[in-house]
Amino acid sequence: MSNIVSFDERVKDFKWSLAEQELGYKPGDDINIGWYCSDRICQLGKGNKTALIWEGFGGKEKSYTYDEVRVKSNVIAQFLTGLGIKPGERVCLFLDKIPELYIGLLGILKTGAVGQPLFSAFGDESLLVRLSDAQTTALFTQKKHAPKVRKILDQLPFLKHIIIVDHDPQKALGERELAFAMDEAAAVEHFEAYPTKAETHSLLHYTSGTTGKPKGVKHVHYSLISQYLTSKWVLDLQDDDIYWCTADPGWVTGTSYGIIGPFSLGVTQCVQDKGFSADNWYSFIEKHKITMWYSAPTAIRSLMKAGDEVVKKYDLSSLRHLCSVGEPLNAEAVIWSEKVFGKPFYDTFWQTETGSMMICNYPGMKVKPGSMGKPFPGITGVILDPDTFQPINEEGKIGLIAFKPDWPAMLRTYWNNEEAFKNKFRNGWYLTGDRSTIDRDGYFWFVGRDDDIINTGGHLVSPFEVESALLEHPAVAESAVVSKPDPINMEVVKAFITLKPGYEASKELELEIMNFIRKKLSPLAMPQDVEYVDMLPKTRSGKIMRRLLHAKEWNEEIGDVSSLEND
Ligand code: 6R9
Repeated sequence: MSNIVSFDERVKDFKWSLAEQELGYKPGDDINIGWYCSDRICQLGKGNKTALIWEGFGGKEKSYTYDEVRVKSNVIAQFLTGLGIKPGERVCLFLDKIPELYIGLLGILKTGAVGQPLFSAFGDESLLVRLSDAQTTALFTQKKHAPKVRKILDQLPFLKHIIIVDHDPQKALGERELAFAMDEAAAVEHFEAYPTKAETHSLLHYTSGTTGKPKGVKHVHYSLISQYLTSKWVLDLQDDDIYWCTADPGWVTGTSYGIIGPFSLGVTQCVQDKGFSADNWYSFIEKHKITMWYSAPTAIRSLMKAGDEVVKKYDLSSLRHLCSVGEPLNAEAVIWSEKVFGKPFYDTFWQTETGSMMICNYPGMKVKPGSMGKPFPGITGVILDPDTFQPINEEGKIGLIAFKPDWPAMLRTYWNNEEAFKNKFRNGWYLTGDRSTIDRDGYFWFVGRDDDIINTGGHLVSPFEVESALLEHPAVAESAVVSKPDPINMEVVKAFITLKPGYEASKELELEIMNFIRKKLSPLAMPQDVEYVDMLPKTRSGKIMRRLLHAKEWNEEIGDVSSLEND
């Protein structure tokens, strides 16, 4: 049965209670995402249905039915409870895209604890900042990532348990470490999921801020309502779909739509934990007969670059519906996808903070290539005048994208940072930090971010974090980080630095500095270009004027420079 109904039909009389009814939830009931994504699906008679098909490096493959996901998430829940993990404590998943990550999250949620997924590519500094802020008490990882945790262990007094999911019994375990093998543990048939309520804290996702440390975005179990319905209507997930979300759960897309959405609908999903190549991806689609594919513009642009010929080598006729998120999806990419896959990519716009899709194109709606689409039913989305914060009703005028904060998956606050949370609101509107125009049909057209954050390949990088890390390098006196254009990642990180006395500018030093950041933060935060300068442009009050450096990189007008000190 198709989920397709026209957009206008859906907007009429829309109520979130529609999703509540479908999920059998009434206000005041317990609502535990871990239970909804496994036990409930089994209760609906889909226990033998495949929930997860996983493919790793070297051709390794595993698959789990919904009943196995239920039992194994029980195993994890019982194991954590046995360790003394209490509801509300933060448990981090610092794992590659392996089954333990997907099933582990459900296990954590079943105990009432809070899941904190972090990219396994993070270096020790990125990890330290996020684990200290969250005061995480337990962490799942793999032996290959454990050294990064060991390096910062002294600074993490709250972290009691480091759970290695692939420990080699021949080797000794380090301090606070223990071995746990999900697939070898004895089955746990019954685990009473903790009676979490709508407002119980479920997930803590870290996102980069403009200044200061990354911010922990607090989500609650009620987010399920939005994630379920948007998965059904926008991803158009249906019972016989084979779904592939290419995102890593270290990023909100990989949890909202790589775990919660598909599992709450009882859909079969595939996960590939391999490096990217057009052949890898197309052969994965062909082999598993993927029908629904949720990806990101950088990946789509990389596929475009690989060319049309490689597409023809594979039978991709199983594909029924394609969606994209994370960055502006160029009109060319939409047109190209129509040409080679016979269907357009449907763009979706949302944020870590919004927890679920906000502005989107969905089946039954006319796709305008280059536009993000319209607000999802139940979402009041507007653009605001940047001075008055009043909604703009003029076609083509640029304003700040803002939402009425009343949808289920809305962040509840920033962890330990109520002030930053309050700062996101004006006149009762939640400000996204993005700018857009709206056309006469109500479609949103993305213009850009309203802050300095760099969106490289769909990942948000804070210039401030990179600048702080750069200063820890012995040769760097001062630094300023901006974005520069890139054909695939849209933008990449560029660092301007001044050197300390005694250091000479050289190519070797540039590579050393790049590598320093890659290891400390992550490969994405690594500057792709380091430019040595004698001095950085600063305001009279001493603030680095990133705006000038940015304008130079993007060949834009420099604008007002009256506050420039060293002109
Ligand atoms: C889900 C996710 C959010 C920021 C957002 C915006 C950018 C996301 C977009 C898009 C243009 C789209 N963004 N989707 N820009 N078109 N369809 O991406 O969360 O990592 O928090 O990033 O990404 O700038 O504010 P997050």
